[in-house]
Amino acid sequence: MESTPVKLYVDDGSQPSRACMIFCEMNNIPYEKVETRLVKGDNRKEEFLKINPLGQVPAMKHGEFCLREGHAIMKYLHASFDCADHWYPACIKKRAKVDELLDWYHSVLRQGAAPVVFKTVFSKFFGMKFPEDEIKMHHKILKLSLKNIENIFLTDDFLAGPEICIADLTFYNEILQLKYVEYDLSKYPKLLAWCDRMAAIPEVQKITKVILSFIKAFLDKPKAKI
Ligand SMILES: N[C@@H](CCC(=O)N[C@@H](CS)C(=O)NCC(=O)O)C(=O)O
Repeated sequence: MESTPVKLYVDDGSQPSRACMIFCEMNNIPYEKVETRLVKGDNRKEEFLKINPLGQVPAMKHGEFCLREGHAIMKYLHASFDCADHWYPACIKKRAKVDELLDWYHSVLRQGAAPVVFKTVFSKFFGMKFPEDEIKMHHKILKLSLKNIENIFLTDDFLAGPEICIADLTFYNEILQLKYVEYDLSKYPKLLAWCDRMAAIPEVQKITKVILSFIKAFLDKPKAKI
């Protein structure tokens, strides 16, 4: 079994960064958290660009091997360390169902949730303004995404069955950040129950603590500096 510690370049405010850290915590993977603060421009520094020339987190360094993309990082860690099968099953059909979720996350869920938060909350701090029509379109995608998670995906305790898989981590962290806009999820009872199951996991609590207290402070005092 692999024992070389992994360096994870992450920002607590980044959804896929949190997913990777939770994955390591839940699988006892030894990792060093390399704080890469986006607001401070750490992701544009020469040192970081050697790890990920795209200038994005999460990124990983394991020995001399560098990797970016949260899902790719978790799949790599799953294959390299002693992780339970349910995270990313060896059975071709079960694995394909997880891959189906991972693809959908990028092409649909993230296209709604991430810009809704960025274009309505963060944009103000960067002096940016986006057209109302554009924001409406992202809201439409988000609403459809949540409806599909509720009515199509959640047929069991977790997204791919009775046990947690890597998709649960990225989906959960994407939905978590909707707290910035106090998004009303009450129309989605299955999704809310799944969120509660995710939030009850001690490793999820440990990693989301920073962002949850930041969001709370932000909502209490909306002019808080991002
Ligand atoms: N597709 C990547 C997304 C990476 C990404 O968008 N990272 C954001 C933070 S969540 C970032 O680093 N943004 C800074 C930038 O693009 O300059 C993944 O899933 O890991």
